[in-house]
Amino acid sequence: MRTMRKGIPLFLLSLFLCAPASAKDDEVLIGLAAPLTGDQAYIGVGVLQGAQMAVEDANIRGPVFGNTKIRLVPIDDQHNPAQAVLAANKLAADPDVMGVVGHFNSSCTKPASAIYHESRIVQITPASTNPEISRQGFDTFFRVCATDDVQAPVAADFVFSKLNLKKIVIIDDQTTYGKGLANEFEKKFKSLGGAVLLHEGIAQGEKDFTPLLTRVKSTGPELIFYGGVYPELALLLKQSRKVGLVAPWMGGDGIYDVTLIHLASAEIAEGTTATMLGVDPHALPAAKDFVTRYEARYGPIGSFSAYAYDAANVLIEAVRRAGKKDREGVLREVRATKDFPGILGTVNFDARGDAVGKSVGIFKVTNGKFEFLEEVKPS
Ligand code: ABU
Repeated sequence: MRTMRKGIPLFLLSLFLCAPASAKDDEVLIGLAAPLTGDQAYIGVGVLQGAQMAVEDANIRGPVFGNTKIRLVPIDDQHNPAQAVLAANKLAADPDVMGVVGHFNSSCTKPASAIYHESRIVQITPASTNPEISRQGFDTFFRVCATDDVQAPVAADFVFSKLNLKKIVIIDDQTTYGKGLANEFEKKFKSLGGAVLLHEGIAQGEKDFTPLLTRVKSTGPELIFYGGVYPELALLLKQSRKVGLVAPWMGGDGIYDVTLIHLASAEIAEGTTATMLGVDPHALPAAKDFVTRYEARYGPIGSFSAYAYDAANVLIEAVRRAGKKDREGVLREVRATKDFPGILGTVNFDARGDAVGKSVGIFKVTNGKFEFLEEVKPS
């Protein structure tokens, strides 16, 4: 990962701050739901920009059927489950919406998935990794990312076996994602013989963690695992320094964002480790064209921009094969997806809609950047 990307283009801002307009006769709409404002906007706008590029590429190739083009309808869920439900209802009420790329946060994707299911709208999330979402039995749900019951055991094994650290503390943000990831990590770490000295929850938006960190320090951990997203971790890292807590930190894909390093400072973030759902797209030949074009236009690629590009392309291809504005038809075609050539690898879904065959990458902040350490392909 490189430095901060350029600002949000004005045309995109105007798109997601306005209510979705109904489609013209020659348009099919695809919703894009993510945190586009607030403290997770950086990662959310990266998702938006990835999906927008997929739509633009498709429209350059030509109509999806007849003279029909695709239009993306971005909608801001502010990483708030109640807003996500409002967003889902808004998209569901528009008969021209044939599918949704989103949401980003598992805590938003989960409640929204019930609305999409009821409305027969295909939902493909590029980033929501909580395994429970696909266990609800909604045939409209799909994801192009690995799940936390795959990601967390890789992280636990890395800490226990590779770093040889046996006594840790766990903190999570009590969200669907953060708590789920932390619990999966704890289960695996204990099964390996590791000791969890303390497992505490914080709340998103909280600002003063010093009492908790003072307590964490008193337990003498060798590492702290954080289940959550980067804004709170940046504060935890800075305040750890203040209370003299020197143990290294690790987290999952929710902390793998250049913003963590900017918020915490390169010096304080140094040594922080993260798992991510695969290798860096910069290292993938199939992603080179997308990454080059994205970075020329927006600046450094967001952690989930390429996932959004793949998710949107799967959806667009399904619309093309369905050949008309027909939610059930689009759903049938997404379910029939086989060996789709994504830029991050071949996309296949299992019966639950989960991505098949995803690996986990391990990255460490080194000299102000997330540097790739290794890729693990879970068996
Ligand atoms: N998977 C990273 C953060 C998004 C989420 O699952 O909540």
